[in-house]
Amino acid sequence: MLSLSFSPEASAALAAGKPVVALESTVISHGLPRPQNLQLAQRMETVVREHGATPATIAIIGGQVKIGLTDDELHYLANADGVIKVSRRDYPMAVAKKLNGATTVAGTMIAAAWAGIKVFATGGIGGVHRRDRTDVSADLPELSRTSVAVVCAGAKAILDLPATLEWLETAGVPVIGFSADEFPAFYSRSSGLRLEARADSAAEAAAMIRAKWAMGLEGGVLIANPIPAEAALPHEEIDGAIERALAEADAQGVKGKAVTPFLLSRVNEMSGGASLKANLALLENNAKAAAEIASHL
Ligand code: PSU
Ligand code: MN
Repeated sequence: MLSLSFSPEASAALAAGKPVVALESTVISHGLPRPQNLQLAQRMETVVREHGATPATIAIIGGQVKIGLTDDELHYLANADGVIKVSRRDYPMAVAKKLNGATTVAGTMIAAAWAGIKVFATGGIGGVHRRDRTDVSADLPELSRTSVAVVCAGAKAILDLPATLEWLETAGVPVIGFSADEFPAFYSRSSGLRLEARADSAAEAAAMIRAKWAMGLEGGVLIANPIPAEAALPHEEIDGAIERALAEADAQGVKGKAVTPFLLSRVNEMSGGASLKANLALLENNAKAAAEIASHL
């Protein structure tokens, strides 16, 4: 039997039917350097609370699936070595071997659904990779099957965005621009890729999410929330770094689930921290939008 371990805060909010926002942990363990990873994780929780919802950061500690982490657990996760990255396929190993695991977007959606949490805030989802189009993140099929709304700033800039959007269309995942007509490009507000659906408020986004599930259409909804203008980076500034990071990954034979953490850390290094700053800003912005949407659901 699956047993979930709830933080006191998440448990109380869920029991009372209050809005709860799930937060992922791969960004903490594999997406950001220390000590910004812990600061960011705490900041996202604070932003969720400031906007009227309860945060539940999801991770696996000693094989236990945690719905909400205490401050000690958050510290531990942010600084522990050997935390594995957990997507759908990795749960059995993490749980049976009692490992520590950081959940990806897919992994977090799965646990959020188990816990009855409907809204989840992240930075960028995984998708179809640029060089190797057979490298498709498990985040995409998860969005097609698991009924959780995911607030993101688009797919990671290191990905093939048109191919990622095509994949989502085929899989029937609504992609809703949050006060936006285009699919955002993570570090930048626009990608040139137009979206069909737009919501201009949290209430409007919540209405579309509710409509989907009320019709019995299972699966996720992607809320695409562009990075705040003051934090956005121009394409030219970041694209060179991304191209160089991709070439390095190829040259070093980086494969499988190591690809994304490798690219993110190289882009952070090459941009001299500019991409890290943008990443933190968009994550906070998504935590706020998710809290507002959760309050309307
Ligand atoms: N985007 C970021 N930072 C991250 C990730 C995405 O800016 O750390 C993580 C998310 O957890 C996402 C995962 O689910 O990378 C995708 O990894 P992969 O491409 O191996 O599926
Ligand atoms: Mn991959």
